[in-house]
Amino acid sequence: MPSLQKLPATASTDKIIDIISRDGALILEDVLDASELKQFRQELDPYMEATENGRDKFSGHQTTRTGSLITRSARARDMVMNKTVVDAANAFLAPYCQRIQLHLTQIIRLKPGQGKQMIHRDRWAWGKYMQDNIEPQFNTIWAITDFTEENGATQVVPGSTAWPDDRKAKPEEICQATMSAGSVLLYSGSVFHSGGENKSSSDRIGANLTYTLGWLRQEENQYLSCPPELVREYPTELQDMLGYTMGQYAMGYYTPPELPGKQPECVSPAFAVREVDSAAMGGEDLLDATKQ
Ligand SMILES: O=C(O)CCC(=O)C(=O)O
Ligand SMILES: [Fe+2]
Repeated sequence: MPSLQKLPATASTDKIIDIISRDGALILEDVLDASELKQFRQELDPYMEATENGRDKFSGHQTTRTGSLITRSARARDMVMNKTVVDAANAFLAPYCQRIQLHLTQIIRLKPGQGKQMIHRDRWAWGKYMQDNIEPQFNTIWAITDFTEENGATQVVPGSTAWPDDRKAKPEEICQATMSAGSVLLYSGSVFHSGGENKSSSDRIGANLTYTLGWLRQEENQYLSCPPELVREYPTELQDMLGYTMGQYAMGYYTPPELPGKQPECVSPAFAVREVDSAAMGGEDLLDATKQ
């Protein structure tokens, strides 16, 4: 049976990229400690408990999906900016963009009785428009409870990133991302995977935090989930990760809709959340994109 490689929380970017490039996924062990897990639960359980089950088979009729984790949880903000993860996401996506951004934040709770999800690639979110030679996504699922075979640990098909879209995984090609609470599954947007079946009597809870290219549309709309008035107090790096910066030269600017002369025209979205040195859109260094 295939299995996923496990690395320590401090693994080097090179090692992570080597394994993800080959297998499409790996597990980082023990990234969160017990008190950090507790904080996550305290901040987010009220939202999770109030979330209704999914309304279709893919979302899961016995599954809850709870978003906007950035504005709802200081612990989630910290997890999104975890250095090992962000360094790996940057390295993995660097060939396809000048800047990465947050794609979605979602607690996925599989309740007892939830069946297996359809095996899929997350890159299918962009449909047939996503070119094969682009790797658009770097993903994480943080185990908030233990992930076991019995409770529906994520199913992964190691080595499937270059398969044709219509190839069906055989049972012996599929493994499960079993890991203890606090560990993190890292996986490419191109690897075949799915939620497992929860045959246990308790919830399987994971936090899906994913990253994409700075010039693509985000799956969870971060400007609406995290409006400027809430984002102003966050560190600059997190503001940038949410998309409050230019995605490329000219990508993402806006014009504050104030009275004539009150505001500059054509500013970076950073202008909405912090003092920026110049009202200009962004550095001309970003224009290098036109030469690529
Ligand atoms: O819950 C899981 O383990 C994976 C879910 C998933 O892959 C998805 O909803 O796209
Ligand atoms: Fe998925």
